[in-house]
Amino acid sequence: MAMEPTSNPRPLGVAMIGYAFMGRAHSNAWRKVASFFDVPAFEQRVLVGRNADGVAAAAAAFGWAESATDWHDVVSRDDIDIVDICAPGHLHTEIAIAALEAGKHVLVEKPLANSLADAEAMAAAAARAQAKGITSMIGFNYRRVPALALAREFVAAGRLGEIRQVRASYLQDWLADADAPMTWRLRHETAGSGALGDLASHAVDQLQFLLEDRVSQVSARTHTFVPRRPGPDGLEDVTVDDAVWATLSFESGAIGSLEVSRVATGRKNALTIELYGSLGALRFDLEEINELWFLDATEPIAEQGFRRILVTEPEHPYVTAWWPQGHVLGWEHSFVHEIRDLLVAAGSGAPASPSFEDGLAVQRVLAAIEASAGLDGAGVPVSSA
Ligand code: SOE
Repeated sequence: MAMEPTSNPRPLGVAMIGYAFMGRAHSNAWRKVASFFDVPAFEQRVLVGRNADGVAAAAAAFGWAESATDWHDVVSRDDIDIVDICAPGHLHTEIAIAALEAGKHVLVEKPLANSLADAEAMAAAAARAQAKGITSMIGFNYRRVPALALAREFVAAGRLGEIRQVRASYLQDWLADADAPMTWRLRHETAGSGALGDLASHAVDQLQFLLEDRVSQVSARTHTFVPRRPGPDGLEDVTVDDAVWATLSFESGAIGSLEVSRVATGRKNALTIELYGSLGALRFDLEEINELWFLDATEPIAEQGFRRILVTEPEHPYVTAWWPQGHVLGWEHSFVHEIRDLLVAAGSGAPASPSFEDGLAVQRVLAAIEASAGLDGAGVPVSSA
């Protein structure tokens, strides 16, 4: 029988692995994206989680057609084209490589992996898959906050001149209470690291993204302030860091400081970026997500000062899909933008950004930070490709 022309290819089938915090943020994005952006047709086919009742309830709540408890069965299904991995870090490598080798497009949450070796294996699998038109993306969602996407445009346009000194911090306090219980994020075997992989991954990616640069050397230290926490069987050792400090040298010659913590009392979700250049400067704070502060050092000195750009104009990245100027966006919109860009790439088989290679570039810096911290803060060269 003659094959029917595929004038209307079937909708892309989506599977998601995991339904906790990131699973909820991604599910919200899958439910909203087609209402605000022109994207290839897709269907939320199956949500995967270990607890049958829990994942079934989450599937019903977040618009997934069905639920399952074993990802192995799902990633090779013929009706699945995209696998969105929102599972804990120790599962990223096995699931992503299996999905890529089964010919599925993959989105994986950050950090790419719990180790440099695993990250290298994932990037290699992604490169092999891309050669067949299978795309992959790592979920550094803050690249798609309009204010940070605008910041990159300013830097790329040379508005800051030569970038000399940069600062990035990511401070939270959800672990400031010593009685906050153990979770998978506090165990090395499931999370790989603490604030390092969880928060420094975002901050390092932001600096490498905004500067279009790579960190070449680090000097760092890590610390765990609360070494034991209440677990299911009594007090349990915390085997990851609470906070990280690092000095970063960039290939361009820029030098930066990095500070991340999950015990910074009073700071709730404060990713802050500061870029200081020969012609200007930029400042951003995630707790004021719609604002970018810019100083133009080419203006007469008597008129110079940081001015607040409210990044809600139709001319700003992504904003035109939403509301009129001044009707601010939130943290969750960055995930809708991320899923929109993944769908557009998957629909055409084009590479997606940030790629697993970008995720590996961050993992190299994290590994160097760990090595430096292990050497009591001595500088450690970041491995090259
Ligand atoms: C917890 O620190 C967390 O959920 C991170 O894992 C996310 O990447 C960050 O966006 C918000 O905080």
